[in-house]
Amino acid sequence: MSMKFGTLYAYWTHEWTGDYKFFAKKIKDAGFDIMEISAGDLLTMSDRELDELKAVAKDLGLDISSNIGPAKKYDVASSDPETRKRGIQFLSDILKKMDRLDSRALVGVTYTYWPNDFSDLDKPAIWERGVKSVREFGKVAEDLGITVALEIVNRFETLVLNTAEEGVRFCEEVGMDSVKLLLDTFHMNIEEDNLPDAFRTAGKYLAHVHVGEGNRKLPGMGHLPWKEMGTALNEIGFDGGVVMEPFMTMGGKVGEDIKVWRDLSNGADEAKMDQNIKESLIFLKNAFAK
Ligand SMILES: [Mn+2]
Repeated sequence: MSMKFGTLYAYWTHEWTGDYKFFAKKIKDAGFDIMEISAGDLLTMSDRELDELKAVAKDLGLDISSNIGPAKKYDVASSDPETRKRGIQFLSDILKKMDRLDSRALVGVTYTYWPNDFSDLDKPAIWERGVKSVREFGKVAEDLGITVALEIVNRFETLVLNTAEEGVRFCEEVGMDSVKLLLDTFHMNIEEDNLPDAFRTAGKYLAHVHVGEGNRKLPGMGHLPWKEMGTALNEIGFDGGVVMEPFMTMGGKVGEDIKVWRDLSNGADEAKMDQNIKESLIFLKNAFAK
């Protein structure tokens, strides 16, 4: 086993949904092995649509990871028991759809809702409820052979898990092989003292990595220590998905949620966007090579 490289489809769009069969082709053409999609979309897809997307991905040799930041009404760490129950059911339903699609990684802020509105600041209580709920849908994931990678995000997006150290503590409390961590270099750059060391801290709990520069440009366009991060990932024997989450153009719900208030692409057209992501992948593979 070795690292596999992927990208979120949203590099080419401004909505949290899209024609995944179209994006699968673009993602394969750019040289990737993983396509990351919006997990919430699976709930509105028929079995036939899931089977078709599965077939397209298989033909192209692409794995699919499924990404979600649940809305507040699905917060599994809510103080309201009905909301927690609804959230656990929501994620369990997604996991079943993922199984049909043969998507084996559920990634994102599943231990609470996203983005947080900071109306409840009782972190210890949120944490405790989160651990209990994650165990419940973690069991569903375990039975289906799916890995849940809890995404650690920066302080402006949640108050629950902001650092690798907190993530490890949370995973230890959950105590399930199906529940691991996702570290994202954009968030790490805000919260961690040392980026390579944060990967070492996550160690065996690390299942998925999101990559992007400090301003969410493509890897290689900014200042993050890619070579040193690659060394750390190889040191811990990381063999999960390394998935880009580049956000470089304004517009739509994506631009709003990610807060893209200026064009970071230098006016790139689609052909230039395609070329940029191909070059970034070559750069990243080189930096992360053993
Ligand atoms: Mn991310």
